[in-house]
Amino acid sequence: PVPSLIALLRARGSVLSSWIAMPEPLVAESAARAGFDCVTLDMQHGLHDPVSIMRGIGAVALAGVPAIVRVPVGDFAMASRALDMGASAIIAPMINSAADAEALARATKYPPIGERSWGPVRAMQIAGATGGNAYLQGANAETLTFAMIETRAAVAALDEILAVPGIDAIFIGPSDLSIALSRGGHVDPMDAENQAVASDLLARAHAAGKYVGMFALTGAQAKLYLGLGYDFVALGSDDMYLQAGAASMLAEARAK
Ligand code: 3PY
Ligand code: MG
Repeated sequence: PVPSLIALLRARGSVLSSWIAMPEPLVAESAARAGFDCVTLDMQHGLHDPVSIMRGIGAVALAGVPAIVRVPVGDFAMASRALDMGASAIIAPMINSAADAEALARATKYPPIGERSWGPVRAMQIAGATGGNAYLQGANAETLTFAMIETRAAVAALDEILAVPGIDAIFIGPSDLSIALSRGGHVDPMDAENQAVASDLLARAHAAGKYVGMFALTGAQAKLYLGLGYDFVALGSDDMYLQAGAASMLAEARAK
């Protein structure tokens, strides 16, 4: 069995996740083997489809770490399918109201919290569950549901979103949030107003007993966020790892 994300959060206090857009299982496995605590497969802006998610989760499991899936906007059916395939957590973008959060929780949690439909064949194997009832008893608590907060509406509705049963965590999208706060003026995750709003979201979600995730574009940003108390920090993306690794090796090779 592969540890769940919530087990890692309990054991380590915080985790660093890789972020993978390329729909090739070997890329996800390689990122996991590079030392990330977990790997997120992105279907919103990344190129993943249901089949590459199924293969990617398997490849990440082979490396012994949990996989998380970011689904496309409003695709709660995919959230359910990703959990069935063995995702340890779901990140749902653009959750802007209690109604959005309720729809997300309905798809990701079994009764009495939601209406997740039964069919966790692969998930049971990855979790090492001894049978259907064992999986059913643990699933609502062992798989995490992240609501992305990245619009003005979401910031305004934060308390109602946090109050929805089954929403275990929020994940701040700092780029979209900065575009929203500046009313389309810029995309700048490190903008002072953006960071101030994010810190307020962090404090309020923690006060409500929820985990908080954040996206970091650089290692230095990730270090800053871990220091500020974010629980789940996603760092860079596969394309960035490739570009940065290649640039650094080329610079070495061409150094005078
Ligand atoms: C954002 O910054 O808007 C994100 O969605 C990060 O993944
Ligand atoms: Mg976003």
